[in-house]
Formats: sequence, C-alpha cells, structure tokens
Amino acid sequence: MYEHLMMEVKGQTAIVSINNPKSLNALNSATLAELNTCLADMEQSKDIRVVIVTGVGAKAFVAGADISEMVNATAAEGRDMALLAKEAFRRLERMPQATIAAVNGYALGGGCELAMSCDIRVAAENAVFGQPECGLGILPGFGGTQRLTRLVGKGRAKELIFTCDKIDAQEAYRIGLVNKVVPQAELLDFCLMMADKMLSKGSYAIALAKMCIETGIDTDLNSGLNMEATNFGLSFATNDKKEGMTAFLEKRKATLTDF
Ligand code: CO8
Repeated sequence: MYEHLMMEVKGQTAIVSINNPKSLNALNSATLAELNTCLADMEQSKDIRVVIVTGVGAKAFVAGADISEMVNATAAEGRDMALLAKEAFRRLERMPQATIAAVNGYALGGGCELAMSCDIRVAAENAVFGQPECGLGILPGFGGTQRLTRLVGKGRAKELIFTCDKIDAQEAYRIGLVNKVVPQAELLDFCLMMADKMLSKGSYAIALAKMCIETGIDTDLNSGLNMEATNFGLSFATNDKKEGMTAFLEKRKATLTDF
C-alpha cells in the first residue's frame, strides 16, 4: 500500500517504519507525503492508541532529508518540502495517540527532527544524533531550530547546530534529547512494552494530557493552567474516570476503554 513506509499493527499499537534502506531511510518528498497520509488516517482511528515510529534496518532510523533530491531544488521547492514535513511532524505532536520514536541508528538532520516530533524517544545503544545541515550550507528545516531548543535548551541546541557534532545515545540521554537508552536487540520490544503500559491507562486521559502539554508549552503559565483545569473537569465526565476510581476503591484492576 505504501512505497516508502512499512506499517504493522500489534493490538492497539501501530509500528510505522520509514523504508528507504538504500539511502539510510532518507526522507524524500514522496516519503513525507506518505507519512502525512498515514498519520492523517491513524489520527482518526479509535483502534490505534499508540504509534511507534522507526526505520527499516539496523543502521539508520533516518539519515536526514534526501540530499539527492535537495541538491538541485529551488528556494520555493525547499520551502515546500519543509512545509510538507511540518504538516506530517505536527500531526505526530497533535494526534490523540501517544507517539514513540524507536531510534535504531543514525538520526541525523531530518531524522533527528522526526524523532523530536514524537512524544517520547527511545534510543538503541548504537543510535547517533546530530543536525549536520550547516555543514551542507543550509539550516535545519524540519523543526530542528525550534524543537531541539525546546528539548535541550538554547545553548546546547546552538552548539549542536553550529558545530554539526554527532552525539551518541548516552550523550543524547545526558542532555535530555532521549528518554531511554536500551540494547539494540531490545529496542522494539522495549517500545512495545512501553506502549502496553500506556494502553493499560486511560487513552482518552492521555490524549487530553498530551493536548494540554503541547498547547501549554506555547502559552503563558496562567492560560496553560486554566486549560488544564478545563480538561481535568472534562475527564470527570468519562466512563474511565468512574471505572478507574471505583476500581481503586474496590481494590481491583481497572478496565479503561474510552478514547
Ligand atoms: N540523503 C540522501 N542519501 C543519503 C543520505 C541522505 N541524507 N544519507 C545517506 N545517504 C545514502 C548515501 O549517499 C549512500 O548512497 P550510495 O550507497 O548510493 O552511495 C547510502 O545512503 C549509504 O550511506 P554512506 O555510504 O554514506 O554510509 P556511511 O556508513 O559511510 O555513513 C552517514 C553514514 C554518516 C549517515 C552518512 O551517510 C551521512 O553523513 N549521511 C548524510 C547525513 C546528513 O547530512 N543528514 C542531513 C541531511 S540535510 C537534512 O536533513 C535537512 C532537513 C531539513 C530539510 C529542509 C527542507 C528542504
């Protein structure tokens, strides 16, 4: 069904793999368009509640935007490609499903930017992160100047972008770019286990919490706290709230089904 993606569904978790192994999963326009369509379909789904994003093969998550496509692109084409990525990557941040990047190797340029658009990043021990764009005479164009700064702070973001240094998984963990580092062979199982943990919680509550975090980070504290209070109130109207609290008081495991 897709030329540049692989899709697998395990229970209520979807695994979306970027599938351009000959170019270390580089993102060309066709791949970005497929990713956007795939995420747009999934965000409407009530059956998929967690999305794992990864790359095919053992070497690369995504080694960046496709340099062979960009080399002769005009300014307008470059902007269009960046806007296409913006649309797809924004979906990852805004879709009601929780999203996990399973970073299985090189996550450079657009690859690092794709990982940063997921809610959580789990890195294999062999993962390598970096923003090499300034070495190519361009700047990060799939959100790197914005998301890296928000994740690791202005000083570290500038250092990584200006020097184009590549960092390993442990360093990425140390600076807060990734949430966890796991052995390469255990990466997908670990992410599926994390997904299962989330699936045992209230999916609707997680979707509301995600929305509060994503919207709140771009607003002032008081507006963010008001938005949280409104959504906190909304969660009281759900079956999950009734079941979750009743189960606690009855000392049994809750079965939470809202989404
Ligand atoms: N684009 C296109 N092809 C790529 C890319 C890429 N980003 N990365 C790797 N490849 C290709 C190589 O050209 C090579 O192809 P071939 O076999 O036909 O020669 C194949 O993948 C294997 O790569 P290498 O032989 O280079 O493998 P190595 O193990 O020697 O090196 C590296 C692995 C270190 C990952 C190396 O391939 C590399 O440095 N890749 C480029 C990394 C990079 O600079 N990424 C940033 C790209 S720019 C970007 O992402 C901008 C995002 C914003 C865009 C804004 C919109 C326009």
